[in-house]
Amino acid sequence: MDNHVDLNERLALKGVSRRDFMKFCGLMATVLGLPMSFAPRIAEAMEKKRPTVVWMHFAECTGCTESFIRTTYPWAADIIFDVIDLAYHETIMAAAGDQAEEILEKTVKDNKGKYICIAEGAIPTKDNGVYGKVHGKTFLEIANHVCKNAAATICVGACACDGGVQAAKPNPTEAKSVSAVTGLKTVNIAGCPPNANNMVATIVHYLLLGKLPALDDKGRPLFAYGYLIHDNCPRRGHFENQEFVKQFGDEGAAKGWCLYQVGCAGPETYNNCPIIQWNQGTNWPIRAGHPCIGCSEPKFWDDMSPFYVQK
Ligand code: FSX
Ligand code: SF4
Ligand code: F3S
Repeated sequence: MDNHVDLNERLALKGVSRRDFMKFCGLMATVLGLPMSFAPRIAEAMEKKRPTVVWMHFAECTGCTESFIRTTYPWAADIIFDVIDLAYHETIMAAAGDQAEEILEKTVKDNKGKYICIAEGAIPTKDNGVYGKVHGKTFLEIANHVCKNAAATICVGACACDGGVQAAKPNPTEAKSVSAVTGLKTVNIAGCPPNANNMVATIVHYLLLGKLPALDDKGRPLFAYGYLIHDNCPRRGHFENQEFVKQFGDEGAAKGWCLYQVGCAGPETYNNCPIIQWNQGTNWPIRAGHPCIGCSEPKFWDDMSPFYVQK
């Protein structure tokens, strides 16, 4: 059976119709900043290739995985897990213990230099990395083995990208980013957590064009992090008119005024939240009345805090 029939059949079993799949491909074209006419080419690319992927958990809260697998429409996770060959993912795999470890080892050995590693979480480095272990090995050892033998490493979330909350002051475990520990140039899907559509679109880009997307100087894909929140914010007119929320629940808040004076980091934060939004495109922090806390900027826990005060 060719993969074309295969993918459609597998998706149908999950209740994803061809029409829904094409809708998903259209959404991916939008996220990637491509014309809608690319949707059929995206569909074709997804039907043909099945790259092997291992998804590693280091020091983190699993919010990135949750952000990814809890999408309900248009079934981003369902679709992508059928398009890639996900060999290892501790949260969702059936195998456990020695069996899981064997799968990981075999995948790395058999696909050396060819598989994609998705890394979630920071790497504690103090005392030779003893503060984070799986199956008797430190995250430090695992990252140096699994990430270094991959064709590419995609970091999902602030923790993997720059250390995240683990690396916030006083950083008791001396946690670092995957790139700092391994010396690799990683693709950084920043955010705490990142938007699932940005994670999926990075993989789709790889399938469509055979290469990873163009990155900014922080390793973030430009298609998602090439925009300043402040420049696309629907409250921007209120900023220009100096109409500010002074405290949560006040009259300005009821009128949807600008959140700058209650700590909004939108003027310093690059992300596409106002464009693609969250929760199936229904809402995002600022629209819901909460200031942006700068979660896609490196070291935001230290540099953007205290939150809720004017920067
Ligand atoms: Fe970090 Fe991911 Fe923040 Fe959590 O696992 S990016 S703590 S939301 O989710 O790594
Ligand atoms: Fe800028 Fe934030 Fe005000 Fe929006 S709410 S205009 S991002 S400061
Ligand atoms: Fe994060 Fe700000 Fe978007 S807090 S989710 S970058 S609005």
